[in-house]
Amino acid sequence: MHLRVVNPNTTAAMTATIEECARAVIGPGTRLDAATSATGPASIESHYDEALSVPGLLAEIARGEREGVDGYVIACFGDPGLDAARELASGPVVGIAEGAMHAAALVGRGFSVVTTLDRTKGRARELAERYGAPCRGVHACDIPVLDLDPGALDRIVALGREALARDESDVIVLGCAGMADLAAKASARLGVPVVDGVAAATLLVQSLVTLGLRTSKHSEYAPPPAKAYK
Ligand code: 5HY
Repeated sequence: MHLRVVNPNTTAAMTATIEECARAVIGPGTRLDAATSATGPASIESHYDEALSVPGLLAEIARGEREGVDGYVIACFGDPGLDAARELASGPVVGIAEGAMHAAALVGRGFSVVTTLDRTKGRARELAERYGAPCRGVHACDIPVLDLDPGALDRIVALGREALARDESDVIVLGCAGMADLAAKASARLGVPVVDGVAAATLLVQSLVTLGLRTSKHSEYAPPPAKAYK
């Protein structure tokens, strides 16, 4: 099978981290590549950024359809353009928030999200509600997406420890694709499962393709009605 992980922001360095984390978990029979949106914001930290990231994301889904890609990951924690992407894709499309939250629900009673900026917390709560996921709290480390680096680990771990206590949760979900490479170290220091949505969503898509489950075209996710676009 051929999977594509799409970074909807335009920062290639983030895509490289995302690709590395996805490649680390795929099976031997899976071909994976990563794409960076050619248009839109360098990082997605607001509703405005998210809106401007969707055209570039959808262009990568459309390209994947022309190239016979079997499934997609939307590698941004706001899961931007997820429903529109499912209308274009024949195979499964999973967002990293969706993948992380479902994985977290399978290994604990309730999870806390540790994300970047305070203003993105509402989106995380909204997604947890949509996905019916047992999210007990969302906490922001106040580190901008493009400032995330290995040095952010201490802040993320400290916030995770505080979240586990305040929320009475037992799993941590990392709320940014840029944190993907920090999950294992954070888990070792916190002593609880720490879920990276890039890996979780990638394996979920691989599993769906293995099960022969493609996006249903029966109704809502049917291809968009033909019309002129200016
Ligand atoms: C992400 N923004 O995963 C989100 C994280 C966030 O550019 N990639 C981004 O803060 O919503």
